[in-house]
Amino acid sequence: YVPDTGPRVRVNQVGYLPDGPKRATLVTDATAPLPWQLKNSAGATVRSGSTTPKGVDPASGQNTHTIDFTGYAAEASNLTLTADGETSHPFDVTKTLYAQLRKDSLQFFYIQRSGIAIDGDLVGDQYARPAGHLGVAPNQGDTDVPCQPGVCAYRMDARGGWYDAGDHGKYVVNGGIATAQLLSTYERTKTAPTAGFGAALADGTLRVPERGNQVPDVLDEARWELEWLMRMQVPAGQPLAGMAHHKLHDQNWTGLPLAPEADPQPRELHPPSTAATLNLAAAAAQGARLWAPYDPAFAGRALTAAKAAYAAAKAHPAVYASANDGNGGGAYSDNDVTDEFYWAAAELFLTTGATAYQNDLTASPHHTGDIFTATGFGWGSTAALGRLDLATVPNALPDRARVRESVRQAADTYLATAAGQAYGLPMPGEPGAYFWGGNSNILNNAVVLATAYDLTGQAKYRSGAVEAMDYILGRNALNQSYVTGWGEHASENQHSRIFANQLDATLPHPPAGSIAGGANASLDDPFAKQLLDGCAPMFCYVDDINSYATNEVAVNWNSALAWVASFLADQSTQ
Ligand code: 9MR
Repeated sequence: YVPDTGPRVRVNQVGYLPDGPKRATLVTDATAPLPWQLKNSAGATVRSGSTTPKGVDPASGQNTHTIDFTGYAAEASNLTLTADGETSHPFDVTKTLYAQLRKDSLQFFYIQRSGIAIDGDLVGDQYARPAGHLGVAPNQGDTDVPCQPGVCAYRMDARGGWYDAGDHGKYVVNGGIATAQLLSTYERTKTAPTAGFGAALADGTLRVPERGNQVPDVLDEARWELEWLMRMQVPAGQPLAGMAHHKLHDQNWTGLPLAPEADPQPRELHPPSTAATLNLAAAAAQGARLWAPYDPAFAGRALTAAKAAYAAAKAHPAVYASANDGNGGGAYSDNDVTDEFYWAAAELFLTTGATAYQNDLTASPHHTGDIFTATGFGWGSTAALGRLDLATVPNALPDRARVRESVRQAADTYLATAAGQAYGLPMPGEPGAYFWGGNSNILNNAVVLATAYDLTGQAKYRSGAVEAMDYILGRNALNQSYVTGWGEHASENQHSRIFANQLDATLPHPPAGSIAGGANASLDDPFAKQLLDGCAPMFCYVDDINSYATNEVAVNWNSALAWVASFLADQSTQ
């Protein structure tokens, strides 16, 4: 199988910021520098130069050169780059490049909502659908859900939340990080010099049913999941009270396509876990401080839930979800919850200032450890979420200067990695760095770079974040934009029971702003395995609905995209 990768000049197919870095990658056999031309929409050369040979790239196996046209700063649309007889996909240079991507990536969450009808007047008729999983036949959930046999004797109302990905499951651990990243997208507006005081995230900026309620819409969206996370908490008086059930999903896997409201499978609560409990604690604690000015009663309820969850986790510190519990839904197992403990203690400390949480977080090995790993944070490694917030959210931590410095140091490491990459992304080139959902890890490394920029104002960190997005939007070996609706050649057949246009033309593609999981050298699904066996890491991706391990949508991946898109949108309004 040889994918059609289009022109050998690889660009961010959406474009570049006037005052940002502008780099492209040429795939060529040539070893000596080659001339390049930047052309305007009329075909006239507006800039030229010569390429810098970069050698053979381990991630793609390609011989590449770098084209650097950073010096071109004028706004223009439909520019192209030509080199070695090849002309790139067209792109723009504009200040407003990322404003709509911020909206699109955040809008994804409303369309993923469970337990509420999706309103076509808000998001287009192709995405309108009845409420899913409200106990209306053939649905068998989620208003009165039993546990798996032997797990508990009670039933719970666990309606609402977001479907996590292309399945109809709802999982606390990826829901927790996704909620936190939406909350942090908002919270950044309080501390980041470039965030424009949050006007771009204010009430009325998203197409959600809560618009007009005087609350920033991104907080409304985060609350939708937060309310569900709280419903997953084991009721008082029951064994493990205060813990959170790890997940809720169908008894057996269903086929594609399948509308949420048409899912006939029995739904089941799976056992509580310490990891889920700490995700609830962290996300609810953060939500409490951000919601306090808007709805003190809700904020109080969230903080109570967070404290109870944290106490329950301390009382049951090693209740792990089973790696084998993967029928009908993903396992999301994680046998190291020290990072979740650190994250939860950090959020509770930031919200309450209480010494007990401060003591716990400073005693954690993650407080001083090197937690910004090469392959980035994600649902199973969450310490960075705590450290980033301790660095940015005002607090009285005695070693706060060191905490902030640790973010800058991590960003320097990511910049060094990116400098070695043919495609400029902050991710190492070896196969082990290309794994399931890895696009979100690349973006999460961009979150660290962007935060270093917010903390220091040093342009190199901002540039690093921009170049990570260049990779996501097409500057890569496959010449593939991984975000639906964004770029000339963009993913549109992501694995989803709802957005299954590839299987049924009456169904929509994923909405604009949906990110695919990305290249995964482990080829963890049969379709990718038979098609792509032997692929160089960056080629281990296919835009086909059958490849759930390279091409699914997921809330915890879109939340990383939304954070970075929002950061970049703020840069482009400078
Ligand atoms: O995002 C998850 C990834 O990190 C894991 O490697 C993978 C296998 O356990 O599961 C991914 O999550 C999937 C979940 O298990 C089921 N719903 C879809 C999720 C995204 O593919």
